Amino acid sequence: MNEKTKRAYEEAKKVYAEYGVDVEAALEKFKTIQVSLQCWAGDDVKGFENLGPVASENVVTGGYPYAARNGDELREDIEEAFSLSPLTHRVNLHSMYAEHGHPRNDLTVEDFREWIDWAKAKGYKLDFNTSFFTHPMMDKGNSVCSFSKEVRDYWIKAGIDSRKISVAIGRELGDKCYNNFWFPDGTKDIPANRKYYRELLKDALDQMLAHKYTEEESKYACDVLEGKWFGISTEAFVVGSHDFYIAYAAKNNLGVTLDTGHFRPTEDVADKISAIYPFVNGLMLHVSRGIHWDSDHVVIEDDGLQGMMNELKRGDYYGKVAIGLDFFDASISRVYGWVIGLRATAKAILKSLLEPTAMLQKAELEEDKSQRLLLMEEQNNLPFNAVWNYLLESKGIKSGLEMEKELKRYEREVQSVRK
Ligand code: RNT
Ligand code: ZN
Repeated sequence: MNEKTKRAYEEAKKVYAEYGVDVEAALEKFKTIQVSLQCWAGDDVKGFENLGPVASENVVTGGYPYAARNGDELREDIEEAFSLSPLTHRVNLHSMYAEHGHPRNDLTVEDFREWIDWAKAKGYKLDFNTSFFTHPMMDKGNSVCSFSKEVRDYWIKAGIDSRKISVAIGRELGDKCYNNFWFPDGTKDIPANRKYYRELLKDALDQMLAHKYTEEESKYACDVLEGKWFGISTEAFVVGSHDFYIAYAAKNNLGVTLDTGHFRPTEDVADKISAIYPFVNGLMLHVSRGIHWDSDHVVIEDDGLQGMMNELKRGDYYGKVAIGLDFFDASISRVYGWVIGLRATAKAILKSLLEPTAMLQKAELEEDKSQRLLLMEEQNNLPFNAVWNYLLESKGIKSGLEMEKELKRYEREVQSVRK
């Protein structure tokens, strides 16, 4: 370790101690927090099924080369990204990344064997999603809310199987696998019968989620429902709205996913955690960055991200609320995107752990709102970088221009020469 880094870290510890923050304890806590990387950013949410030309229900723009074309390439790219992040990593899978050529509604845990064995070998945990999109069985953008029973049944079967797959993955890796449900279903223009669509969705969920997990199964899987405000081609109406899922999850003892890009741009998603968490069975985040809309830009250090992580710290939600990332941008290197998003998330988590939360909350309880605001401002000038640099150096992780060099090397020596 560089002497300067070590010295700056020792000085920083003293400064934080004055604010009642134990830096070493924060670094210990940091190790326990897991972040699930969205595998789907590595190939623009295409999957490995060779379905021919099918419409995509996830808008990914840009023509950057080197998208991963198979499991080995995708896993290699993920490992490269992880090598530049100090987080404890999970990988979030979609069913379109099955590797044995079976149809999407006829998958078992064995279709994900390569992923599971790799995760075991590397010490990662996995999360799962059924891809209810980008497939010939989609009916004009609809899956479980299609007016065709054949289409609905196709996807309901996929949803039922996803829970068996998740439990099996969780069991093998000895950890809870979050099984996310997101359906693009909705209408471009104003529906004449919202109620009917919602009945279709309720009926589909009732069937998919009919099996109640045993106590043992619920250690290894948690079903979470991801709502959305609007999408491209569902501007007027999304069947699976947040209200629908929060109500459905609360009533049926299920979990909810909050994607930070899926709300009105002025809504504060951090505010929703304490409002929802006590009443549902599991909460997952899809940390994203919307510009004007659900644009899924790469996550960077901004107020939204920091506010979310501060909320997780302040409410003691770390380890209780699952953190997943969800962004994709094909106009830049996908590996750079992952690294930028992972490191931004890591910084926001670490900064939240170094927040003088006890002081802030004491000031609040004593109704000293002046002090509360002053301390919130002041903490922005605490020596965070000294702790961040120490964390990276102690793990041998490159930063700055060295990191950039490594990513360029990877692109040149690995990605660009793939046959
Ligand atoms: C789409 C949702 C969903 C997807 C992934 C691919 O709006 O955010 O989570 O991004 O399932
Ligand atoms: Zn999402």
